[in-house]
Amino acid sequence: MAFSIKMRASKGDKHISGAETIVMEKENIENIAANYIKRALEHELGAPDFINIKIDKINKKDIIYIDALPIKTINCKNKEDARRVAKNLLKNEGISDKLIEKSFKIIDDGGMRGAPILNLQGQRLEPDKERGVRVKNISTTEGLKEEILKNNIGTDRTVDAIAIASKVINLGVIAELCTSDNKSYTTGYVATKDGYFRITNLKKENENGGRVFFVKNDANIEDLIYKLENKPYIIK
Ligand code: PML
Repeated sequence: MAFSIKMRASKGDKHISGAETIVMEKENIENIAANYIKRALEHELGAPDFINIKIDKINKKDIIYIDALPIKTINCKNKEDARRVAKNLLKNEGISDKLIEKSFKIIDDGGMRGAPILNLQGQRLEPDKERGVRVKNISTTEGLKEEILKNNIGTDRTVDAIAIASKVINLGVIAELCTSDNKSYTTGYVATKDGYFRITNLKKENENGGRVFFVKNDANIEDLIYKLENKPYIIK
């Protein structure tokens, strides 16, 4: 048996912090849960009035192991430059200018707990438009985490985000656009089948953040959402 450990913290109806992992040993649960509580209590978005820790048993044989998308950082001098880079990466995947503008607006408006799913015609496909879809049941290996942090390939935020991006692209999402809801964190990314492209200055400090998933017009949306939320993935 393995275990999925998830944390989410909020204040009123505002999301403050969230994290999750999958562990193979029961003995590790306590430590990780304690770390998550600390992380929630010390978050820069403020003190939460609600912290939820959820621990689920999962079957080891249900876990899918995949390689992380290759990570590349593109340094941009300002937001305009960064948005141009993001736009080009998205256009390469067949996403129209109009749809790209719409997705920038969604991430800049912020305030969603999950991500909207847009098809190439610009239709929003997720059933709950307020909440969006949250990618869950994901974890990175310690090896991947170390490789990213020790070699300065990215930050703690990269470690969390590479798990999401690698899973969604593996499940057939064409591209993901993301900026952080962390006010001071201005590096965002575009993920495609070609990689995880970190883009500095994709938003300005104190601006909102969010993520958007793009899918083909004929995507099987129920199946995709079910797997995004429930299928356990370990990213190595
Ligand atoms: C990066 O790799 O530095 C970008 C990470 C964005 C993380 C978004 C978030 O805060 O969840």
